[in-house]
Amino acid sequence: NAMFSWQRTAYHFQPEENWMNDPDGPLYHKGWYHLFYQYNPDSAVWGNITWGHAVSVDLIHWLYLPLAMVPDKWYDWNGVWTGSATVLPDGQIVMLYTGDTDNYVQVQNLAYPANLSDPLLLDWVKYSGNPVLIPPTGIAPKDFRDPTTGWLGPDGKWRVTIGSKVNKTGISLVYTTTNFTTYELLDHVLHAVPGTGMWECVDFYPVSINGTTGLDTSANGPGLKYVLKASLDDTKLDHYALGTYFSENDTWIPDNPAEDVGIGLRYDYGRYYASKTFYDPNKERRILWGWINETDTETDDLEKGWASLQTIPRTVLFDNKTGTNILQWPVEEVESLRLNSTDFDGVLVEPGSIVELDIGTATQLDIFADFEIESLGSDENNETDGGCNGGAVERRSLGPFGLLVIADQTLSELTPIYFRLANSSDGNLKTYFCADERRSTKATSVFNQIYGSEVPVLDDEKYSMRVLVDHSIVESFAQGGRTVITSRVYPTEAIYGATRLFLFNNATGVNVKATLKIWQMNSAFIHPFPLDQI
Ligand code: DQQ
Repeated sequence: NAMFSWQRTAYHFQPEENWMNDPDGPLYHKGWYHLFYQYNPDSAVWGNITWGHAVSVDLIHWLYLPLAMVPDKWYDWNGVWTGSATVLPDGQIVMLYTGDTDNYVQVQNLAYPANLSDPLLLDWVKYSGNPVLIPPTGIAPKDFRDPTTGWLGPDGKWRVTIGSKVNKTGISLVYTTTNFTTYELLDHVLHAVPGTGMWECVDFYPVSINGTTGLDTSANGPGLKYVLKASLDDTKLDHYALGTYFSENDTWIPDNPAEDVGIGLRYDYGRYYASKTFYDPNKERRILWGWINETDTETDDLEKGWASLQTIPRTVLFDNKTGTNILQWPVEEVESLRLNSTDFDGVLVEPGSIVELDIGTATQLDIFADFEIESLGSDENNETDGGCNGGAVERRSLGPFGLLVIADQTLSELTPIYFRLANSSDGNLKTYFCADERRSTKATSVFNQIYGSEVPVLDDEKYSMRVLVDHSIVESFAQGGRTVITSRVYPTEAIYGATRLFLFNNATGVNVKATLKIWQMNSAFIHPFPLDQI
């Protein structure tokens, strides 16, 4: 379908056609990264949910495989919903997923590869004793879904946590098991947060406080913190918090109660949901996948014949400089797509000005930009701290300044990715990292908004961002990945060779000096696996 064909991305994972949502059961097996995903094989809107399947050797180039699981049993008749993989110490792979039954009850099912020696894991067997878990007493039949990867406790039993809610309190139930077929529900939850509603796609994993590698989900001992993430059904936002896990009683306590799950930090302040991590033993790292959902209409999606993408996979580490957040960073393999680069050194951007970065076509880019500000001393009025709310056009003393991506020459379409500094009530400077999508398209049926949040900037640091541009996706990382924003935009003019890149400074009281390195990016190879040739 040629309709909106310029909105297809060149190096983000998306199916050839139709609807995709959550990433499922990511794992590494015999040299291949496996990605499964919620997929409607028949239409570009949600429904008839199966598990699509693709493999990659580098997390960037992908080969589509046949559907891994389809709704063909009473216990998943209305959908093979989200699930997670657990790789056991002996190499066995356990897949737990939610089935929406013929009666619309959410149950947990077990599946496993028919043939572990197949690197492609083409065939999946659903366990004959399914379902292995039904909603426990006190849990509504439609509030019980998305089992996590298992982790091994000190007693030699595996734990799995499953999101739910009781009234408006989001909770994470914990089950123990030795065989993944029979389970015991613990009498207390891993964690509960009032007011947060249904927790979907819970994720729970350790991060190393001082290490530079990721950790297996079952790692334990000193020097660890644990990330608890919930995808909040009420708001469709992924929230996380860092905390301490007490394995003796399977509870988790947030480091900062004011930033508890569902209250404080988010993985991504843009268009992003239903994320999931896995441990990559190949490169000793924890990798995060996330679903980029659409902001156009279902009618548009049906017309264009597809909907949704996955982010570039990101490594996750604890930020031991701030101690308060994780760091997300695109996997290093994305750098293999880099072509020629252009450097700009100390480009002066005066208040109220726009400077074009002459790199030619700007549809597929990897941009590193550092900004330094120099006070003009003339304007001390920084007024109130409105965060990102004013967008890229509301001028204050110390911002906004940054990049205009996916822009056309006349600036009839543009997406500003920028910093905005503000004096906070305690007298310190606060920095916000924002994306303003309100002028990203001339299309009127699209929902565009301003995204963003605060980002910690330490004393000796410049304001720095990395931005991956890919036709209709912009993934923006501030200060090494402390704050991340994914934008889904729908340009109609800023497409293909007409796309340009600019710097802007809408601050009134500072000059900005920008130093950049910008790579043109190659397209990734994302095609069906030539199974008939093997
Ligand atoms: N998507 C799945 C559910 C999950 C939701 C169904 C989150 O398992 O809770 O497609 O996007």
